[in-house]
Amino acid sequence: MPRLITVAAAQLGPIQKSESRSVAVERMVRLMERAHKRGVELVVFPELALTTFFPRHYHRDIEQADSWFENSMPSNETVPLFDAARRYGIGFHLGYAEIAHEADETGAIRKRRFNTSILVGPEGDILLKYRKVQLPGHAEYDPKRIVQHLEKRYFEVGNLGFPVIRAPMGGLDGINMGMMICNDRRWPEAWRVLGLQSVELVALGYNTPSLNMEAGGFEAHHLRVFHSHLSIQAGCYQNACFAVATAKAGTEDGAELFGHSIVVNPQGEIVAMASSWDDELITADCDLDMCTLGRTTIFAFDKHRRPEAYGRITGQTGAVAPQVWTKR
Ligand code: CDT
Repeated sequence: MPRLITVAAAQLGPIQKSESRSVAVERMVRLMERAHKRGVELVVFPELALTTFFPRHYHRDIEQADSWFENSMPSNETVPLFDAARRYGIGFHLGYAEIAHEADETGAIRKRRFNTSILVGPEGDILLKYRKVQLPGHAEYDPKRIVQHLEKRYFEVGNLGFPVIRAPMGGLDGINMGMMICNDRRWPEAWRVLGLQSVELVALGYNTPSLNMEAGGFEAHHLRVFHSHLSIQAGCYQNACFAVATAKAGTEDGAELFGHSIVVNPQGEIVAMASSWDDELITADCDLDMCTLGRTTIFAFDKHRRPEAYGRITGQTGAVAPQVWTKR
């Protein structure tokens, strides 16, 4: 019997700064209803799915950004998502900005802010939480940029690692599931840490601007989508897993996000792709037994990995200059 699960990337069109969480949640519940009609068992929503992508907006006083964050999950505004999960018997993935009052590295309890995602089971239980590790952008207002990207201002680096959980989903009694958030997908280290926990399905939400605002050099527009897909396809192939990668799309507060949500199989092939810049549900039947080929042959980690040669991966952050060749 194949281990089949039907998944959906529930892409969201833009959510403007003035729009409330309740409006966003209503749109998401409608997508869950449509997903249910199509036999979907797991729905993946984007990163920071409840509001506009607020890191593009500068607040001098960080506390003033607190209105973009959730103090609890579920909250009054998000409980309809959990109700819909129970009503339709489908799981979901949700990205949101989290305020947590918890101990930091020094042991002091304080208010902490994270870019977070959760995986919720069909009975409304939170199965797994992840906090974004690879935070892009900058911490201070950058006058050179037309659009700010202040993730480093508003969020701390995630402190939960890259966890994987085995839990029932759809008709299956156990699927190994992990999460990534947006920029994480560009980092092979993140994929490998999930791969080393036998991940079978990665849920991944993103908000990626169509234009590179770094102004550090020219990047042709079409390459923005290419690089996103390239990273996800490579991650799936090299770790023999599926990914459901879901975008926020369209023009939000005057800034364009490129959409192009995809579902990718363990061969690295795109098996479904969104074509609009709006709310859109794309679905795919994933046979998790497809993960076996890669992980028992070319990427049988236990047989072929050579961690003794990979010390630099965890031993250093920036690149060092190589030894210079000299003629003897
Ligand atoms: N949200 C997010 O992580 N977006 C980044 C764009 C970074 S541009 C400063 C991404 O990697 O898609």
